[in-house]
Amino acid sequence: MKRRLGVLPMLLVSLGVSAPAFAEPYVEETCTDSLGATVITYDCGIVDTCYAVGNLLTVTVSWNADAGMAMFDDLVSRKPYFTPKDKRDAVEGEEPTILSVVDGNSGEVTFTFLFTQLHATGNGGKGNAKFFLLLKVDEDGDGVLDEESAKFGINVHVEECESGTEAIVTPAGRWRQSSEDPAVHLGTWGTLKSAYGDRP
Ligand SMILES: [Ca+2]
Repeated sequence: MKRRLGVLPMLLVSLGVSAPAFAEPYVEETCTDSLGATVITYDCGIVDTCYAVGNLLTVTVSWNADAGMAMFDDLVSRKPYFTPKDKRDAVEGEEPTILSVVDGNSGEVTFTFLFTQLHATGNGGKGNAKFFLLLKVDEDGDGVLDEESAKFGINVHVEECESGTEAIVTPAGRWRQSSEDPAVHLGTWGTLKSAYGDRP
């Protein structure tokens, strides 16, 4: 499913119908993760298809407790923070800065970060940044938030604009094959699978 972030419609309105070839980050994929008595649905895949190296990205990640309880704890980088880690052409960038948090069972965190180098491809630079959304949840279902936070993996994928064309709102196939099949989803997201059950 695709659900654009709130900032995009506002920008398009202010710019009129002839929007230039640029794109804001949008939510490409949501994930649902069960932790005992608590079930969390959250934005796990963010895409920007017209990114310029060095520009500050502003990303909003939302979550909702379909069951149980949730409370924001932190948003941190997740190793290997930037990928791919090609030795000659590694993706590099800077740590995230949290701008605002709407806390609660249904909430969102807005943060900024930037890429200082993208992996060169024959079709422009591409890169990924990985984060953990840390939420306090009630896994044992006693109605009280548990002491340790649960980790929820977030991927942000960017691609440089294709010159002279409108931004193509399509994610790179290598990091995502299907958002519909949970089995494929876990397999293609690789390290996210092991992250689901982890505790700090
Ligand atoms: Ca509890």
